[in-house]
Amino acid sequence: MEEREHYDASDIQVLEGLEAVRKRPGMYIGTTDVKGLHHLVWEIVDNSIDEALAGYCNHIEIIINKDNSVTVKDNGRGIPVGIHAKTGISTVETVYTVLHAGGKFGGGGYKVSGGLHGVGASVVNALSSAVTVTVYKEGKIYETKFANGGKTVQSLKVIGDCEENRTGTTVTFKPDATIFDTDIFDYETLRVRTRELAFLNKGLSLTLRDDRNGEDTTGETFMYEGGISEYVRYLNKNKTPIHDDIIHLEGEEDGVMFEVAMQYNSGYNESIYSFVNNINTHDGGTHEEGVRRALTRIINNYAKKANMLKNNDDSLTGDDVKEGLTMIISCKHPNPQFEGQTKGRLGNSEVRKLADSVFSEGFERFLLENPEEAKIIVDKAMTASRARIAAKKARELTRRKSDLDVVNFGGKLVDCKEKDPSVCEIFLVEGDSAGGSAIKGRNSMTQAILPLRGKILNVEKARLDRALTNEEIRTIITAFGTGIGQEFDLNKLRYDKIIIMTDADVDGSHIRVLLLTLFYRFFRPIVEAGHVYAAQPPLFCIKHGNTIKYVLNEDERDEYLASLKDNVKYELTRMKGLGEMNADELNETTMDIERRVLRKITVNDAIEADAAFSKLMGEEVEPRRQFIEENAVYVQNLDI
Ligand code: 1YM
Repeated sequence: MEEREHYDASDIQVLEGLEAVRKRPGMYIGTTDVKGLHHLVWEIVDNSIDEALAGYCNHIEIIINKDNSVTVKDNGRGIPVGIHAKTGISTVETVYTVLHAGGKFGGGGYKVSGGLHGVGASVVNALSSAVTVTVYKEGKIYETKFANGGKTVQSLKVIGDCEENRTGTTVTFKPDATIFDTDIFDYETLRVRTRELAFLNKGLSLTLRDDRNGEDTTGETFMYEGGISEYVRYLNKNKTPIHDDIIHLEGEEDGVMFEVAMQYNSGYNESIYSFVNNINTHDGGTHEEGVRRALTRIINNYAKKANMLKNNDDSLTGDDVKEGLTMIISCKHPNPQFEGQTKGRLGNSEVRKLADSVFSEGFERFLLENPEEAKIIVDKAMTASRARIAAKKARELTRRKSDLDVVNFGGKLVDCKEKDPSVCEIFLVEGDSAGGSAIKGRNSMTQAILPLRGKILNVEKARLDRALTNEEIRTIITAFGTGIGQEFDLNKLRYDKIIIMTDADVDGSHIRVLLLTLFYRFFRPIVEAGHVYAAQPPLFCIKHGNTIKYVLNEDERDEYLASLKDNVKYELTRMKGLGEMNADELNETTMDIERRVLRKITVNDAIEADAAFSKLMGEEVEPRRQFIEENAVYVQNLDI
């Protein structure tokens, strides 16, 4: 029911604007899948973060309500309630109903968070079935309500009094179920990002609460006085740091804030993550380039001055100095230019200089003031350098001379006949006997089989040079055809699908985790491009009449049995392991393109995947034991 009686031209424009969002939601929030759904939350939270960055808010609360709506609360100034000069309606209502309203409103404060200031609010409104905005300001409580994709059902009005000094904004929205594939929020997804926002905005406290199973929970509060230093400490939690202090450097120029925190660990991987305005810049950019350049230069300069590098040709490379480095780079920029296909790279060239100078001055001072740590860091890079040279030699061994070599690959790889990678698949099969059945049961045109006999080396604990001495790993690298390290080339991948085929038991999941670790650490683009799959051998077979039905788990079994007409006679058998299936069974249940079920392995969040692998595969045994105990199901169904 409309409370307002008069409609004019500007109302119609408003509705047309929001209608455009509903027609093409992808243009505004990317997708309408579960990712897009969560995006709505961050659009609203961004406005609170902006308010925090402007210095007016220090607490944000996110609540998943019983009805799957979400409430976001902050203790900022409250969205302005006065009548907006251009629209003739309250500023709150304007912000929530006029597309692209944000930047043009309010004072020109310091606005750096994710979206354009306030812009997301109208998009969220357009894609919601109900929205309520409450503003606490000047001793009064104001409220406005919208429904059915942003139509005003209650203009802003005072609904009560509050304490004179209480200020803030509370927004509750319920996503429109006709637009999104799903309307169920995932606590873990919200938790990971909420914690990340707390790491990236030091001193800001964020509370996340799930009221779907009762309302008396207190939720979890994240607040880090140390900011990104604590992020580094968290990421290194399951690794072994080689120096105590986390190096934290920051600087500002012309309204651009730049900050970096780092600590080396005894491992061999780099975990460098960069952000601009709290958004992960997956493809780096000028802020990252500035730091990487300075890091290599400063370590080389120090090593030379300290006479640690014997001859001048031994200089350390960028790869050498980032081995075992965990680093978070955060830049807050009032006018960021995002580049690249996925807009994941910062383009502003002035940031390169700022990052370089802040980092090099601070890091050089750290090395000079902490000679013990400096020696540990330089030694680590020098060891990496020696290993790099050794690895280069070992790598030559994995380079295939000609296609003929494939056929006779130590007799292990049984390749497919087809040479066009877009239709080819490779099955990595646990054990010789399953391997044998797979070879017999495959489609030899397009399906290659690589039986895995030996143990897969845990690459979380081994450097590239040692990994390359492992026969299984060498075979895999050669079979893939992409090369490794600096020579890696995704275009040379010889198979469209890499399918891990292991038993559904503890050993099987261990091998799967080892393989995923190998892929994630050494062939990450293959994982990111979605080429890696896990085969899903069925757990049960149900026979009735002439029908044979395979099902993947208990739930599917029960569902299928319930769907059978009463008194139908059926025979239920639990499937044997891969090794006990004959070629026909294996083909029918697990390999045949028409009938099999594959699970695609995706990387939703590189930082979380990194942490998960350190935990699962790192040097400390206890966290692994604990993790596997607590997440037995998760390990079996590992989606990175
Ligand atoms: C739970 C969502 O939207 N908080 C919020 C938004 C604004 C302000 C404060 C604000 C901004 C300004 C002045 C200013 C917004 N204001 C606008 C606009 N939380 C949430 N808190 N006073 C208050 O930027 O000058 C857009 S968002 F445009 F009206 F100023």
